This record gives sequence, structure tokens and C-alpha cells, in this order.
Amino acid sequence: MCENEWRVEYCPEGYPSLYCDCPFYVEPTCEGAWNCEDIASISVEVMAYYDTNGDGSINLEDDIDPSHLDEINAYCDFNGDGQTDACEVHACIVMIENEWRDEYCPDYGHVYCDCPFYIPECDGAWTCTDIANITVDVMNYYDTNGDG
Ligand SMILES: [Ca+2]
Ligand SMILES: [Ca+2]
Repeated sequence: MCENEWRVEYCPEGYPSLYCDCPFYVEPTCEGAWNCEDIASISVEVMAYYDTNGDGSINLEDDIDPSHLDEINAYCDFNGDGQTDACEVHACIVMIENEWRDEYCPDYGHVYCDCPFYIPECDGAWTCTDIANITVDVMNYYDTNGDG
């Protein structure tokens, strides 16, 4: 539409189309959409507000009305453990943003953001030293003649 209107107005008949591209075309934009950076900083604010004991999850130990916690968990507790941790808050805000985009900017596409709070944890996992020690123990136990 734009290009054709523009051509009719500015381009003589038969003018090479190379010079006739619509100069007004812009990438789709979505006013008010959040990018991953926005979502990360909003997640930080949400956690700062609700996670009053600072254990990384919104749960009953926080200074929160249990019915309000239920509402948050109903929407954001993806793994169903009764609390909403920082990554679930983050995933929840991504989901809310994408629902908002579907409604207001359906052509804009969805945003996908990795959780910025993920910290690998290995409580109870054996370290290499543990495994070496256990191996030595096993060998001492079974290799009774000590030939390795
Ligand atoms: Ca907490
Ligand atoms: Ca959870």
C-alpha cells in the first residue's frame, strides 16, 4: 500500500523499482513492550518487594498475606513446590509480556529470555576429591591382596 501510493505520487511510469522503495517502511515496533533487560530488572524489583527474608523465593516465610501468595503461586509457581523463586518470577513476567504482546502488538512477536538468576547448585553432589576418596575406600575393601 505504502509503496504503491508513493510510486504513484513520486515515480514516473517505468522508473526502476530499485529507486522506488517506500521510504516510510519501518520495522514493526511495539510501544511499551518490554525487552529482556526490562524483564530482568522488573524481576529484581518484584523479588526485592516480596522476598522479604531474601532466600531467593517468594514463600510463606516472607512478610506476605498467604492469600496473596496463593495468587502468585497459582500463576507463577511452575514447578508446584508452593513457592515462587526468582526464575519463576522471571518466567512469569516473560509470559505476561507475551500475553500483552499477543493482545496489543500481535505482529511484534514474542520475547524469549533466559533466567538471569540461575545459579547451578549441587548440594550433596560428590566432588572429584570425594569420588577419589570413595574409590580408594572401595579398592581397600575389595582388593584384599593389594595388587590394584
Ligand atoms: Ca523468601
Ligand atoms: Ca516454584
